[in-house]
Amino acid sequence: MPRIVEAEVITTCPGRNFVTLRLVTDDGVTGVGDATLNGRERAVASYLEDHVIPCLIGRDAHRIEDTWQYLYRGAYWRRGPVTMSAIAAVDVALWDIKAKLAGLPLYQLLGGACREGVLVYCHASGETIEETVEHARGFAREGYRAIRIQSGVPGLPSTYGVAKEKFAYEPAEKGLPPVNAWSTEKYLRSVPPLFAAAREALGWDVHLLHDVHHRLTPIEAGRLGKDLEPFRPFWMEDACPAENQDNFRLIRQHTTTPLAVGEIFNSIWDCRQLIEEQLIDYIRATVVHAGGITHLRRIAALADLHRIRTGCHGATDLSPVTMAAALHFDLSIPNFGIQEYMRHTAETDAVFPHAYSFDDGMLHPGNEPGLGVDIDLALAAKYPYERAYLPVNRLEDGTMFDW
Ligand code: KDG
Ligand code: MG
Repeated sequence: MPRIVEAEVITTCPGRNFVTLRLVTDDGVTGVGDATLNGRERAVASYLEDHVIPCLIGRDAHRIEDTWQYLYRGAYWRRGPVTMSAIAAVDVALWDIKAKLAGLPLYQLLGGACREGVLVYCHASGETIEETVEHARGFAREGYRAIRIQSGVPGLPSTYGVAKEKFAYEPAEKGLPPVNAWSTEKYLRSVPPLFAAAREALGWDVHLLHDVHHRLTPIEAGRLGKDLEPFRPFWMEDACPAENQDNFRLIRQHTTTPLAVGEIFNSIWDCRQLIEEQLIDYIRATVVHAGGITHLRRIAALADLHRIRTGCHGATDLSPVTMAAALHFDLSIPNFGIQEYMRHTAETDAVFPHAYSFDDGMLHPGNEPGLGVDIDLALAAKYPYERAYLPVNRLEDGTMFDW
């Protein structure tokens, strides 16, 4: 029986913060799990160091399900992003160890590949519609088959999803939370022309996606979904905040634009009503924030009963460890839909060497035993934690709003 003898939490900032759990067994086998919660990194690091690691030392590394139940039921205080990200890190590190001990890439332990590769979508953005379309055209030339499009909103100084420097959108900023301004009216006017221009320039063979980022009321979302229908979007994401899941029934009554939700969900209970009542088409819960591979498989199985597919969150605040775990998961489940993929910077890729690779619009996790990703401890140590926050959002009259 492989016993866990060492556990370490590494917080590193190669351009942005990542929290990684590294477990070692008595035979010297290592496993890594991502525990990054953007803007609240230290809370998860403390949860792991102060409350989880003391319970892990000496445990049988093979008992993944039992360890998951021990950490979930055993905490008494269930769910929440901090708890579930910490559990996810342990879960993924244990799957990594098990697959390495088996000498197999993780997807083989999850039932084997259901497809040849994982369809991904990338992010195109720009201050203007022309810039966004040009950015998207570049991705299409690189072979991407699915592209999220976000453009600056005329009259607003900054907009969610628009990269400051062309490479990638990175919303967390050092210092105190930046304040963004928002106008629903201006935004709603700006999206249909963006889709019209993108279809005109890119044609109909590429999937186009859009993220509303939790900012509309159900009836506003219904109207936007309806306005976008002629352009056949792949999905409209996070149309409303999903605390009140009933909201999505109203959106559904008004549009056939497919709906995706769930990047901030952390358990099956957050998804249950949306899935069981078929109020969405894609569930975006992800390995790191929703309790790891063990729990995400349960969510996917529930979704499959209702013909809902997955579309896991994959922004750059999810480390390459989560990306690798997501790809093994995506490859192995029957109801995979699409995977978000924002490329990390060269600094991040160097700290987390990985086997996954992109080809012809798809990612593949590679065939190394385990997850196929590691952390370079010496390099990680060169980038100490730097406090950073996600923005907050206010209406133009100063009212606090959803970001
Ligand atoms: O940390 C917040 C980001 O992960 C989020 O803003 C990205 O909405 C997002 C997306 O769809 O990638
Ligand atoms: Mg999103």
